[in-house]
Amino acid sequence: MKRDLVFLGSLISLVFLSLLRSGSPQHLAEEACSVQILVPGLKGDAGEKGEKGSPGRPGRVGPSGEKGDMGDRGQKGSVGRHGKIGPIGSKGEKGEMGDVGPPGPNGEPGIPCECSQLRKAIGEMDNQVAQLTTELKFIKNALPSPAAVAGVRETDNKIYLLVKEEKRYTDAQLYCHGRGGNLGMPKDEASNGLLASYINQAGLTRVFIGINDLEREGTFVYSDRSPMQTFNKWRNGEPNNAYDEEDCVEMVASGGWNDVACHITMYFICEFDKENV
Ligand code: MMA
Ligand code: CA
Repeated sequence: MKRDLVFLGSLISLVFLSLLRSGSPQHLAEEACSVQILVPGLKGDAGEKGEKGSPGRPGRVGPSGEKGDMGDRGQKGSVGRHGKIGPIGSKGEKGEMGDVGPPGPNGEPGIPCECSQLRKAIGEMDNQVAQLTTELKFIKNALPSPAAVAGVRETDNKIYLLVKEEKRYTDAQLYCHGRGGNLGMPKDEASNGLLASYINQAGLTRVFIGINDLEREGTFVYSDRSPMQTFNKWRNGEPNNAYDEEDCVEMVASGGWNDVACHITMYFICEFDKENV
């Protein structure tokens, strides 16, 4: 480094000398000033000795020493806690019988006996059960095959029965009537909705319901001859008496009503009053 500086110094001196010989006097003065600032002076004498420094930081912790000799034996400890309860022992032998105890207090007086009346009532009920059993057996045999009936639906006062036998309207009505009922007659939103879901759950798209205008064209009545009230579920554009021959009514899967010809055949729903069943 020092050698480099000396070399740089001699180089600059050479340039300075060559400028001295060739340049104009004014130009020469400017060049000499700016170049001389960059040249280092000679090394000075050694300074006086400094004061003593402050103490250094403490050194690092040394490695642990060797293990010492064993100490003297300690004092005896106090008594420990109770141990856990042991397993149950085996059963002992049976002891001898004790002495007879004193007699107990008297019982409460009994209620007067009505045995003859009770026996009679029970006998009558027995007869009723026997009769009902016979009737139920008969009804079960008389019912259409299980495939033809898709269960039943109930409201508080009605039972609905979907009959999977294709019949014309009048035959369907006869079928229901012969069993003490009628074709289904939805007279409010709730019963209409129930019949619609019944149809859908059975996978059907249409069934006959108990509504017709057979007696007077354009005047629809329920199959129990009761008049239509304000409630109805006619589909848009229905009833239209298409081909001038639609006097009976089907319910479609949406729950909507459509007048159709009475002579076509389809499945149907019967309804029964619970009080008549
Ligand atoms: C149409 C429509 C009904 C009518 C049936 C008869 C599919 O619906 O005109 O009103 O009852 O046809 O098939
Ligand atoms: Ca129609």
